[in-house]
Amino acid sequence: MSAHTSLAAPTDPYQQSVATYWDTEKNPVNLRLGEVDGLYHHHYGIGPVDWSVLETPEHAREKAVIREMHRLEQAQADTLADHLGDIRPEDRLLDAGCGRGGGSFVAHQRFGCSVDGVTLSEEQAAFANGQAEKRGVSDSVRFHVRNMLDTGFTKGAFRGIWNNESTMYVDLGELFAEHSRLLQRGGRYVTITGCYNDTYGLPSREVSTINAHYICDIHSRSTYFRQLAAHRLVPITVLDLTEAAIPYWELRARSSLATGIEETFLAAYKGGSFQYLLIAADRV
Ligand code: GPP
Ligand code: MG
Repeated sequence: MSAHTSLAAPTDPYQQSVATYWDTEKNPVNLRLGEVDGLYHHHYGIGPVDWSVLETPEHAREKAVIREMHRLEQAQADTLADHLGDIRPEDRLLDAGCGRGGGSFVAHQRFGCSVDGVTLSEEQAAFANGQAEKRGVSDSVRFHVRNMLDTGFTKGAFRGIWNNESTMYVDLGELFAEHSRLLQRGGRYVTITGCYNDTYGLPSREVSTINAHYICDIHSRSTYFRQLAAHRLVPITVLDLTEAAIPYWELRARSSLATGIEETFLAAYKGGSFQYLLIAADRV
């Protein structure tokens, strides 16, 4: 099958609307950060900000802020890869909801293995395959227009699978059933995600605003653990990255690339209704 194979994606009007969003998305906060080194991420950043970038002379300040935001997003991608476990060059990895491919290239660089990325968006898959050509890795890093709930890949084909901020577009029971099918026994699943906090209650106004902004459906923290347990996925690491996520949003709110959702994320995190988690689990 070619790298552009369309298989069961999208399957309903909701998924079509998500595909359209990502087919037409051209936010400078994603494209200008990606231009820094060709790794285009569709997730947020973590870690302390070097606030001295705001003191950069004016002609160079925007560029310095972009580099700093990209550094924080790269740190997030590296943290996810840190939890994939012992991946060998002969192993195969799946990037579920791969966007423009940044995380797949990070994993390939680190482990030297082949990586498949799936997205509902034809534009994202074509962009990411173009990046793979440019980087000379198109034999090992391939992007497909496929539905992560029904990928068509062979049972047990993967040593590792991750979702980097993409689980909020799908039903977790259906997603983990497919991941469980695709992972080898002993294989590793990792997600970094925003979830709503069960101790707060149901979704806050801020969580609902984030859902409306991206056309997604943020799940509760408890839903993750219930659905992992129901699908032979046993958590080995859980990191609460909420505090580590805040500086990125504070810098982004002060940058020329702000999209308007920054204050909502800050209020959601600081108000305790929303959490940014890394969960790693073993397939048993
Ligand atoms: C960011 O992608 C992630 C999502 C759209 C999923 C929602 C994530 C949550 C944690 C709720 P992006 O990098 O394309 O977004 P932006 O354009 O805002 O930078
Ligand atoms: Mg972004």
